[in-house]
Amino acid sequence: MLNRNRNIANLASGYLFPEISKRRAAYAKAHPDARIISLGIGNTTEPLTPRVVAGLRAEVDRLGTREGYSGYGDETGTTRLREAIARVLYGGIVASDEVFVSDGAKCDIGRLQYLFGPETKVAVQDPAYPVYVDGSVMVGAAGAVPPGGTGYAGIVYMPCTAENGFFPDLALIPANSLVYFCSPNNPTGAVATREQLTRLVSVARERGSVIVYDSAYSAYIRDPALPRSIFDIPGARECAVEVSSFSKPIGFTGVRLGWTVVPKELRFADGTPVIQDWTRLMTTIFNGASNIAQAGGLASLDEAGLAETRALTDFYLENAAIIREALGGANFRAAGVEVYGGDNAPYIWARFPGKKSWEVFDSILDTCRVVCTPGAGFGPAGESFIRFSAFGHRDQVVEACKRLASLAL
Ligand code: PL4
Repeated sequence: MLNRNRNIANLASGYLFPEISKRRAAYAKAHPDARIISLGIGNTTEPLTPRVVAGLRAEVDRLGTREGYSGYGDETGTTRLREAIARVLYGGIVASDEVFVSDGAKCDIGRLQYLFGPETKVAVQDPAYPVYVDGSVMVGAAGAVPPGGTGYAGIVYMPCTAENGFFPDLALIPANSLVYFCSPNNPTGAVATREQLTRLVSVARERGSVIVYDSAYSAYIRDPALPRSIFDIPGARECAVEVSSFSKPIGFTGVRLGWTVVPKELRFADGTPVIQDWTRLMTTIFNGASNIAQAGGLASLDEAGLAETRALTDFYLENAAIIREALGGANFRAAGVEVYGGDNAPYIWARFPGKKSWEVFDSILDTCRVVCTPGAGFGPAGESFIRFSAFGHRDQVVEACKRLASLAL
């Protein structure tokens, strides 16, 4: 018999989102008539937009002809899509051959961990999207949770709290480490300012660390002063990679399409360009994003596609405003609930003083038939918080908010 992979055995609990689905299913089984509404997993709900559908259709039609059919493509993406991402989304500050198209940001985060290997120290914002920590555990870079502990021994957790404006103390960043940083942030909804990112880049460079910058929600930024990419910051090309996604801008959560930018200046300690190893890794263990998905992604980057993206993300931001308003209701105010995020991000982060996240989760499910996400699932600093996702049909969001008004706290 084979021994169990020790790194996977080190995982302290099940992955957060299937755990929530399990609890929802158990509740639905016990209450078959309950009309449960999800403000939990950040899963898009609105249909694909016309320009994107036209792009997808045209590619399907092309593939259905002898002349137009193509099989495997370039593992790093079509030239047209790579060029469009570099030009439209980055305004030319990155080159098209630094853009690696993929099947999504989550998959790239996993592959980046493989790239940097188990010897690399890891620092994360706390709370954080669970893939950064769980993926690090799986490659052996995080060790185990010590008995009675709340975090993995090998991970540096950088608390992001209301007191520090959800921006961590950068003194915590270890030398020669991989630093996961997400902005707009999941789950807090906070967006780092130019000044904060300038400090982050400066510290990473001083300490020889590499930032893995997750900009999956950048299309939700409305304040023009807030940076959409780490590469807006001078010096970032020497210390950062950026992962991003078509999931949340254009509803490709199921279609699957993302990308990673690896600048040519970024090097390992021995001088090897990181882009060289990333190319080697991607061309070896990844076989390219779907040609159909890439055609849809490309369509979203022309004038009509960008206007549709704007309208779609505006819709979800309006949901966020509705949820924020509900959380400002008398019952929440009386309980001292604090509400953050939701203005440049599709997540609202609410603190329930003196309560445990999973207790609040159960209570909201029991009383309101609404599923949310317990903050503790994102890291120790998420305890007492609940994340509300703004992805949902409008009538469902309005109904969920009506029910939340009856929550006894
Ligand atoms: C549920 C910061 C959602 N099963 O779709 P991708 O792979 O291009 O992007 C995933 C992703 C990347 N980076 C950040 C994210 O928040 C997400 C998606 N997160 C959430 O509710 O937190 C979906 C989660 C999904 C999962 O495990 O990712």
